[in-house]
Amino acid sequence: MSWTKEDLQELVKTKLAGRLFIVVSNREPYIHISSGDEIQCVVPASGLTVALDPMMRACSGVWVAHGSGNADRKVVDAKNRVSVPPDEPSYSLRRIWLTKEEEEGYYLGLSNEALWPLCHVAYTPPIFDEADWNTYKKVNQLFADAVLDEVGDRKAFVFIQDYHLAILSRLIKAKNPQVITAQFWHIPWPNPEVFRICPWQEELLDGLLGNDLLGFHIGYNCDNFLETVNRNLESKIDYERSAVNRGGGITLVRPFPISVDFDRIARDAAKEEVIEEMERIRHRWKLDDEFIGVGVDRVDYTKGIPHRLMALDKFLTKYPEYQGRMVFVQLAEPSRVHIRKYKELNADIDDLVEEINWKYQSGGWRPIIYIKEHCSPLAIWAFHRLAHFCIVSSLHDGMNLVAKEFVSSRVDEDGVLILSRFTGAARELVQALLINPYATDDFVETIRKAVEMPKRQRQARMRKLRQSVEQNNIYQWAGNIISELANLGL
Ligand code: ADQ
Repeated sequence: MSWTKEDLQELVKTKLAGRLFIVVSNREPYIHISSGDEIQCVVPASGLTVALDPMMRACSGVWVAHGSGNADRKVVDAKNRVSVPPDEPSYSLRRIWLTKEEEEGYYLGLSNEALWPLCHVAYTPPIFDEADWNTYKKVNQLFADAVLDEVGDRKAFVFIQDYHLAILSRLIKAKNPQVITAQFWHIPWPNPEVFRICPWQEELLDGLLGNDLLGFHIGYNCDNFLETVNRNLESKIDYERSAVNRGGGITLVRPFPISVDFDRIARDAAKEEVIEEMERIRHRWKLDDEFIGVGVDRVDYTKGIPHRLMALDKFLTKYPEYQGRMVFVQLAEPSRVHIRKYKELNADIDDLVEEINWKYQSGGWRPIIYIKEHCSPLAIWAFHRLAHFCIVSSLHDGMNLVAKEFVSSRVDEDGVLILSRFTGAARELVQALLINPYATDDFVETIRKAVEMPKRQRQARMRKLRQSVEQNNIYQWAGNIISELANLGL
């Protein structure tokens, strides 16, 4: 039996025994944007939001996050709160306001130019700037103040998200040691050799050890974290329990592979609207090809988009019989566009798409359709369902929810998933065709295998993949974290 929203709700009620439940993240789950006289509410493309919104719908409580929309201030109350989701208000979103300088130093600088490349082995060097670090600490304090204000004198459980808020638990506990905190690190944790170049390693590690529970996607990341602590910090590590004792405070370190809301995606993907959208897309992009491939990513250098395009290029050269018969659609959401590395990546991808299309195009046919925009979930499910294969070719990825979304949306039990070995998802989705995105020749052969795979085999694999995601869904992820905390007897 797989976990449901109701199971999670029940668990929260019984195990958290009336504690206030607070989620904290940089990114907000709903953004209010002005368009003309109207205010629109948009759901941002972020694995994190996709994962946590269903959990918050189930648990109620408060979500504290940076208010980044240009109409965000217009819809909040005096305490900077707004009820969300708009169609079914079930929890409260408390917004934090940041100046442009704060956003640059904390978000673009320390979080995304230092910690993001530090934790992903994608060969992009981190940039460490002391001023960014100071801003990062200041902004973590702003989050701590808001959380403490929400908590007041209540008993609370605070669930912190990700690498933007590495020192938050320490700051909260400095003022209110009764608060129980758990943190989930959504990106990989590197080995100690990689982490040791960080100038603020001790402060970061100590900050994370303010938590009662610290979660990563896979056991390998937990091992790396424990080893990094072992080499850098005065502490006692209990490897059997996977726990760290730092000055008497215990932090449990555990793997919790994140997932998606399988049932909801499967239900939505089966809707008439998605079938109509598939027709509309076929018509709009003239997709009468025998083979359609799809990729869905934030434009990020960790996602291996150029590697996938280069493999497709080589595939069409090596197997020219597929020219005119195969189209690859890449949906891409621009992200972190103010950072130089991302600007360069965007330009590289534009050039590659142009070069490949120029090389092979004939008649009205072009091999790559590059759609650089935010797409609705409905459109993404439609593209997934139209595809014969989906490529996830990350160079390094904590989990990768696109792989799990593709599988969940394939209610027809068809389609092939080509998945990088360097994603957390590859540990669970073993019936995917696993690739090393750097090994282009093998990658090419895998694309061939995907397009030539007999239907029975495709279906057998997809059924198993679907069972795996259905079993290990987002409610189970949240339930396991809450159960673990409850087991601590807190
Ligand atoms: P991300 O790196 O953001 O998350 P990922 O897990 O790949 O990544 O999820 C991306 C999400 O954005 C998916 O839900 C996808 O559908 C959506 N998306 C992508 N392109 C889009 C587009 N053009 N329009 C609309 N939506 C789009 C981080 C880690 C991951 C980890 C998650 C959750 O880097 O490894 O899986 O957190 O922990």
